[in-house]
Amino acid sequence: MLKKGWLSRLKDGLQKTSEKLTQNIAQVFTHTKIDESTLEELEDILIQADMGTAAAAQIIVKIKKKAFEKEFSRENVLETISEEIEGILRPYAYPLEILPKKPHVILMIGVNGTGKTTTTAKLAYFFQKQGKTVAVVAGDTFRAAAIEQLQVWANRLNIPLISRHMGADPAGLAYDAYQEAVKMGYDVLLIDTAGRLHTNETLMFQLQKIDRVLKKISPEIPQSCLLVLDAMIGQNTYAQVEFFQKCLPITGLIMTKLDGTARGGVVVGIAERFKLPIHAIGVGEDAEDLHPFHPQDFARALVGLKDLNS
Ligand SMILES: Nc1nc2c(ncn2[C@@H]2O[C@H](COP(=O)(O)OP(=O)(O)O)[C@@H](O)[C@H]2O)c(=O)[nH]1
Ligand SMILES: [Mg+2]
Repeated sequence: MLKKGWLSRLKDGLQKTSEKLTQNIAQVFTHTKIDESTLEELEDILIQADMGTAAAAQIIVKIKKKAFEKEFSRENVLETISEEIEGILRPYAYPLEILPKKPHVILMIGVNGTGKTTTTAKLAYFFQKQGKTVAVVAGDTFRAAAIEQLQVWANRLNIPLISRHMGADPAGLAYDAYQEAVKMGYDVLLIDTAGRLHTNETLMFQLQKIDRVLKKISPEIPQSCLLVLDAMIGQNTYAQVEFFQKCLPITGLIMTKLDGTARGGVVVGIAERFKLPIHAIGVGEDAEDLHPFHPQDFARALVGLKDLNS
């Protein structure tokens, strides 16, 4: 089944994270009794797994409570950790909703290499499968290769690409693309952007200009502004969220490259710290490798527990 395919890919991908985590936990839990020093060591393990200090502390409080109720096994500890992680993630796991007013504009932002262009294509495919009409905009005019990359995806998915020459003003392009989308009646307009310019200031200025130009058409546009984060880079994702939050109001996150990372725990820390919706996760390089974020599947895969449905 389709679900099994992506879930096993997620589990395989998170194996590096879960193996490290379970091995470290096994070393700490040599007895069934839990004392203060065991809890401290466990907290360190969770922090080392990129979950952040607040999320780690929250998980420890729960384990401490449970530990006094009954004797604890390692399996119990893992179950408790996964339940607690699921609880942290659940309020932020919701799908990306497309509003009825056409076109729903989605501005894709993020650092170079995180997977913006690929995720733009994946989202286009996702909406296309729902029977929606989609167009993509090659807003990364900074590099010719970026325009070509999106063109290849547009050809593959058989969807229109709206583009200009390299070096063109992406705000002007976004404006024209919007008019085109209205004329053609597209349901969704996905705007890819550059992740690197000469300086952070020029990048910030460019993104704000795109946003401003769209808001001039109507203040609710873009309806979505999605930040794409690469889970592989771990802790540095925190600084990226902070930087882009200073640029624009982010409406949601997409975490990529969860098919092969030892830093999967960062998703927990990001959710806890920024309290932004996590709409989907990337588990591969193909168009179909984008999946809605399921907190329970994710939490269990992260600590190496069996999928409850298998
Ligand atoms: N394994 C894996 N690779 C990904 C994923 N998302 C993107 N990539 C790869 O990451 C690289 C950079 O992606 P790209 O979309 O060009 O990033 P951009 O610079 O942010 O536009 C490409 O080789 C993609 O195929 C993912 O979820 N998993
Ligand atoms: Mg790109």
